[in-house]
Amino acid sequence: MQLYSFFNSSTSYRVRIALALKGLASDYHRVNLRTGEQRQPQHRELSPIGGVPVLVGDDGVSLTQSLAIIDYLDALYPQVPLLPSAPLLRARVLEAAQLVACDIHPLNNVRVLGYLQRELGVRAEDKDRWYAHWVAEGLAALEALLQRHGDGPFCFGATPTLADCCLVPQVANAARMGCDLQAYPKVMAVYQHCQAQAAFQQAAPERQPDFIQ
Ligand SMILES: N[C@@H](CCC(=O)N[C@@H](CS)C(=O)NCC(=O)O)C(=O)O
Repeated sequence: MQLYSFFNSSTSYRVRIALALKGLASDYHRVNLRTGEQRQPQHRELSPIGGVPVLVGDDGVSLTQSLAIIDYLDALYPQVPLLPSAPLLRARVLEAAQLVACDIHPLNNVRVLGYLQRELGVRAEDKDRWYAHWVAEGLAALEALLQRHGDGPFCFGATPTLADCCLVPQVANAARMGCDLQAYPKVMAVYQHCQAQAAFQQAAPERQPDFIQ
């Protein structure tokens, strides 16, 4: 398999975690989000919206959207399931995963922050406030979900799920951006637990071949 990724892309990080948890190898192709490689016509052939991750299978099948990729991997390699089969638990996992993937990440994506600054003339400090605001709202909601329905040490029990694949990169991103994370004890307990697992460590930004300080 070929994974198109960038070391500190949180959506690529989700897929890297899923691959590592399932023990699946992939060739790493860097798409440099800092230089805008994702917007080049060649990359848009793989990802029309211009983003990472993209997974290309050995059969040439190409997929975008981290949640769709992980769902596909789960169907192909169900030995380490990341989406539970029990209907309510599966819905809880998707609920938490989509809170991160649909309600937090898109507001703070590279192209959104770039548009705020370049097109709307938002000052750098206000762009940072925007980022911190949506992370705080989103993580507060994730904390509430986990307080109500979570059952550690992972988000939902003793084994990792898609929810953990989404939580860890989002928290890592927020920490990198200097957000105060003390208000989310359950989220942080899950994060710390995941960080101690080999598969999560293998998927971390600093372990990727394109890592830049
Ligand atoms: N919903 C997509 C989002 C993919 C995405 O936008 N990834 C970011 C990196 S975390 C990206 O490539 N951004 C490039 C840009 O906004 O220009 C997914 O979950 O895969």
